[in-house]
Amino acid sequence: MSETIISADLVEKHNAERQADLRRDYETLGERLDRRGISIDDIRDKMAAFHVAIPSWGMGTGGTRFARFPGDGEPRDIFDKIEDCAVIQQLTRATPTVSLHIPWDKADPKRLKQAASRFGLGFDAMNSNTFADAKDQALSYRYGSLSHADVDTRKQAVEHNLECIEIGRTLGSRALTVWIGDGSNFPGQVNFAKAFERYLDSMREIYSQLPADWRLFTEHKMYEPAFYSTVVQDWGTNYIIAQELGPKAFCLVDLGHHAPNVNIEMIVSRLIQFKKLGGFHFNDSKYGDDDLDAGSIDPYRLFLVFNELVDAELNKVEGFNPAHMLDQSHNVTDPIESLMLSAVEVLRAYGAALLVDREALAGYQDDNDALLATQTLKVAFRTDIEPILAMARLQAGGAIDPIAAYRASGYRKKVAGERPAVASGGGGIV
Ligand SMILES: [Mn+2]
Repeated sequence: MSETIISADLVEKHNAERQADLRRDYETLGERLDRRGISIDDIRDKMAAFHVAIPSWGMGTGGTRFARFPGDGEPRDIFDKIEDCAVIQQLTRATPTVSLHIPWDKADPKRLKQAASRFGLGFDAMNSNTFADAKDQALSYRYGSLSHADVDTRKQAVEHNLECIEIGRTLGSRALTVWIGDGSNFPGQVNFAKAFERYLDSMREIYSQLPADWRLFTEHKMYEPAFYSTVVQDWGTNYIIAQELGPKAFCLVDLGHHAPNVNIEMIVSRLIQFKKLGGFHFNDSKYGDDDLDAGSIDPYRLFLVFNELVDAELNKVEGFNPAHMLDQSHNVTDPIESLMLSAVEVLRAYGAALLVDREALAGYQDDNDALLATQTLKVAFRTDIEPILAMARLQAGGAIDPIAAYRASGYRKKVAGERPAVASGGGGIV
């Protein structure tokens, strides 16, 4: 039995007060779905099996280019972060794994593994960091890392990635995610082709050391921190990388890393079709890489992404196994609350996409009935599946209303007394 941080009695009392209403709501929704030929229990079971990883770097309060306003009781190190992750998992039952960022989370891997398994948590993809200089680092990444003009700097960046793999092996991780900040701020500063060739050479070295059962995820991003050109700027370049490296290399789609209004669901479809979709960093954005809470700005877009994923799942596309991770920065909310709600929002998009009448949709598409085709998606999106989300949580031992249970627990106040404020909890934007 794994330990729980929030008292089990508190969660039980919380659920007891809400259970009768939930059962009625679930039954009513079940009848409505039944009329559409959908079994509510089947949807609930699929949703219960869906998980999304928590980013360790999202546990501290984030910041902007201007300032960071630390929150109360912020985690001081990775061990505090693991405890906060355990709270999220205990109440939502949707987040059994943690994604680590090295060197921010560097610690004895055996101790890390012990700390996580105490709460029944595992580790998701490892994330390397060559977009900032680590303390006491020999060579700077100011002018790039894996694509740097200097061979020794590239070598240092490759070795850092290999170290991340090594740590991950002890932890039971099975993937490495690489995002670099390499690029340029001025036209002419960098030779595009040479920089990309150097990047590919570095990645080939990392790929050659990847364990047989691991996957390598590369993340594209249009701009920032480089503001004129970025070495891995879009999904096209990302697809080329995955093709060049080999069968264990896949593209990772961070929803915030595209130009505004880009049709991300279509990029997702293309990557699925050509078997190079590795996974996601879920978040939301209004203007740029805002790293806002998943589904907070455009929940319909999140649904449309999941519409493609469910389509692939139902069509049993060979090798389709995307990794789901949150990647957010929380500047004005309690990170635990934001991450709980975001995990639920991702799950909601998945559940709603499961409700799409795909046979009817295919028929409308064949008949060029644009209006009813799009309405078919809307019917699924508009269905309030809150009772299914809550029921799946309840049956897995979570809380019917995770935010209410968390606030009632007084957890943040308690840790605020134990954790003095620190300058930086490693909250960042990636
Ligand atoms: Mn990301």
